[in-house]
Amino acid sequence: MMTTIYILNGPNLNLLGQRQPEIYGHETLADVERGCRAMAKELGVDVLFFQSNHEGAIIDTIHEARQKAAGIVINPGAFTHTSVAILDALNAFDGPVIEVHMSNIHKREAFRHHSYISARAEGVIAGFGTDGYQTALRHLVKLLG
Ligand code: CA2
Repeated sequence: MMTTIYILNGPNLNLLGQRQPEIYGHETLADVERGCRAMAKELGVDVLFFQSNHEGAIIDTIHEARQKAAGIVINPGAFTHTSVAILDALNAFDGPVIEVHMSNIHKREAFRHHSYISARAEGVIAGFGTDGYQTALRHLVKLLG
């Protein structure tokens, strides 16, 4: 059976490409998904691509990943800076996790400098725009190799 990677996206990322292009660029989340699917094909893995504005829905999907995914790429959006609950859910997942941020959160407001998720992540990619997703996917598959 093919290895499945879950690529999870947090609140407001459905608006990607529609506002604040100076921070997040012009690509939409559908463009990001297309790029990840092309990369997944190259790497010989399956991806489940998911976005929600609801913390509980993200947690439920991480629980689902316990049975269905070998690894997780996650951009938790603003939940990065607030959610012990998402950290706890990721701690209940056995495989590798990579955290992605399009912007360099360390160059921005002080409240974005801390991530609850980084304590669980094998690696964190920040500041490389939407390219970060494909880099994360490639590295995750390498870790699984
Ligand atoms: O840089 C990132 O990827 C972030 O995870 C994006 C989050 C932000 O809260 C984090 O601090 C850093 C915000 C996602 C909101 O995305 C939008 C995109 C376009 C228009 C409006 C919001």
